[in-house]
Amino acid sequence: MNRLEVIKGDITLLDVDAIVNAANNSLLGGGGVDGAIHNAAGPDLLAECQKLGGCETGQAKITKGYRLKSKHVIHTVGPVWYGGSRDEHALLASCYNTSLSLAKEKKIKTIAFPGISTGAYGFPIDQAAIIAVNETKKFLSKNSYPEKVIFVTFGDSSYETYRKLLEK
Ligand code: AR6
Repeated sequence: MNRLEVIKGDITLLDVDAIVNAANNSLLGGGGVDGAIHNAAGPDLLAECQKLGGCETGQAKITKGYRLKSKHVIHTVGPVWYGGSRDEHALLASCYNTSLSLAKEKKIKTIAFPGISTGAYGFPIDQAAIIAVNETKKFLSKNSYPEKVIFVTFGDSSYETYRKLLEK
């Protein structure tokens, strides 16, 4: 089975075990994919997030998916892009690693990622895609969970970037 896939579309519609949210340190919602996930999941998601005490940049926390088809949401906080000198690359790599580790711990079979940090947080999409794919390939080579990872691109030019990286 091919364990890596890229698709175009709205991550909130996917029927998977977990979708990953590009959250902020408060975990209390926001714009972009975060807003879309909270809208689709309903108010119970916010209520669970309020109990989590926030999340550090580069880390991840898991909740249920409520009204989403996805059973879980893994909330990770990507770095704000300041030009690359503030540890942004390592922090973004850590987002993928900690999210995948949580998925492994929960025996999650299918997980979908948006482009963490590539919207409001300004991380250059091509560099972010390389980190996403490299970290995920490394993780999957050592672990049997998650079985499948889907990268979801949304109204930007990153679909082809991911496709080329996945061909390698
Ligand atoms: N499905 C898939 N991808 C999406 C969707 C969607 N429905 N909506 C947006 N994207 P962003 P960040 C893509 O800004 O850069 C929030 O306010 C989007 O095209 O959502 O990590 C949080 O609360 C982009 O490629 O997240 C934080 O404050 C990617 O998702 C802050 O934004 C990420 O864009 C986090 O910024």
